[in-house]
Amino acid sequence: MNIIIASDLHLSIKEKEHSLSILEEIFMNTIGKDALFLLGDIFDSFTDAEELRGDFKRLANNLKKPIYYIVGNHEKIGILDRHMEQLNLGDRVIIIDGPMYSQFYIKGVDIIALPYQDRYENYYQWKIGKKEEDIRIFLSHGIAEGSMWFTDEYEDNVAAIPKDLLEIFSSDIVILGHIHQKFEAKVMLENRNIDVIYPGSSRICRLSKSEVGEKYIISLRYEDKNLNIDYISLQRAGKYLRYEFNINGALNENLDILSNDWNREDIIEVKISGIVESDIEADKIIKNIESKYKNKVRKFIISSKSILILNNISKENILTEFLSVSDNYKKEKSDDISAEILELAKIMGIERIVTAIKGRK
Ligand SMILES: [Mn+2]
Repeated sequence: MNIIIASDLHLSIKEKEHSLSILEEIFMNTIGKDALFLLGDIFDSFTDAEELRGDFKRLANNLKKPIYYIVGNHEKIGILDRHMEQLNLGDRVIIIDGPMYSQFYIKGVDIIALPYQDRYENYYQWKIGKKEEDIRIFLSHGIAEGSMWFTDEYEDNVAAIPKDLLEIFSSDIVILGHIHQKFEAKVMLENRNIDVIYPGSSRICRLSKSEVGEKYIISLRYEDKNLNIDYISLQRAGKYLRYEFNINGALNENLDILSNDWNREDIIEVKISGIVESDIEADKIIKNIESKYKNKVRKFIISSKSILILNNISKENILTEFLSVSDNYKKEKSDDISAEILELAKIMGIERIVTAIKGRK
């Protein structure tokens, strides 16, 4: 078995172009695979699903394999009395919605697909067949109870999938949509630990939640009794990167080097701290950087909130002397390590001198 898993695309009318280009990239990655599984929140809302269903269908119809679409919590936003199953997303798409799970067998693998539920109940009454294949994979949308020990599980207001639900399915592995940052966890069941995998959103990152890094889909292969999981990074999704720099250091040089790895679809956030003489000076530096990079990436955010403005610092002899010494030293030492140490020393030195000057006043 060889399948692709993608999640949390949050396809939206608002970001239609970006949405569809990534959907297309995901579909292209399914060439030669048995199926594509989508783990929910594929559309940002039911309205987005209605509006974009024609585009989705057009792209999906090119695929020569099934697309299993497990419904998440976002597809229910704005749904009123309608259902995802009423939308025609193309002949290849099997929409899995409602309070029940679905079961599929693909080349020796038993797959359980469960749509997101606001409340997990009645599952004790489900008649789940004994595992007949070698391996059973549980796919759903949401968070698994006990997998997010490092944060408040209920922060997102979604119901957690109970441990005993995972227990009764006796799955070998759980793969879940909903969390946008990729991570893997272990959950302790009665007699064993189970791997819970969150592939993360294949398209978006929330800046407010520091969801940095690249976007992935999962390639899941089962062959010779081995399960292999590979993360494939998506080119068109772009990555979200954050940096912090000091304005008194080699800011422009650092950005120059780093920007070589930036692509058109990336979101770049640069936070600048340090000490300057005036607002005007700070603005000039910021504007300069902004104009240089803002058209090279999808979004360029530069924040100067932590820059400290201090009048007349350049007139302080001790500071000018310190800067000239450090400049001379920089000219003498040209290796990377010395430059890095000097950079830090310079930033620290300026801070100390400024603190001393302020204390004197
Ligand atoms: Mn969700």
